[in-house]
Amino acid sequence: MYTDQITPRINFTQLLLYERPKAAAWITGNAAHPTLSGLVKFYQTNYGGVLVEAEIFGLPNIDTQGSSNFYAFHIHEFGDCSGDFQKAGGHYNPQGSMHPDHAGDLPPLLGNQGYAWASFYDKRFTINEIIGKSVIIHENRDDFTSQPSGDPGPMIGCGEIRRTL
Ligand SMILES: [Cu+2]
Ligand SMILES: [Zn+2]
Repeated sequence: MYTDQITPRINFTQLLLYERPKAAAWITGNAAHPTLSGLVKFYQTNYGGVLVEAEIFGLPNIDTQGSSNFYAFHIHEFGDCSGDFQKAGGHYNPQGSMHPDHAGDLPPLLGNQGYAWASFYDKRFTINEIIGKSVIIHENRDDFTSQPSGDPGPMIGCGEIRRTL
């Protein structure tokens, strides 16, 4: 029977509804995108991987009625979101892989007239290893081909990944 099918989604749903994330990153925009904001949460699961949930406001297509655009979304190696975010460094890549096989390469955000919501399961990193790194949003889509980072344009949003209390 349908209701007997136990798959991870039921656990993931409960994590999102009732549990506290183990880590989170508050996203703020750069000088050119001052109203970009959002929160990215990281939950430990019983399956070895991490459940990520992101809710983002004020993406660049906010003023285009009916628009829906992809925005590159990555974990970068340093948690320094000062200035133009250049100090965030490159993609988190402990294995020395090619893009888009970096541990920090995330599914792109789909911005619907400025708003994005996404949740996904990710086994490329542990929560402990990403504390003190950053979540970065780019101005353009990730082409999942160009090296070293998918040619996604400038970094427009940044948040340091912090352990939650
Ligand atoms: Cu990036
Ligand atoms: Zn990458």
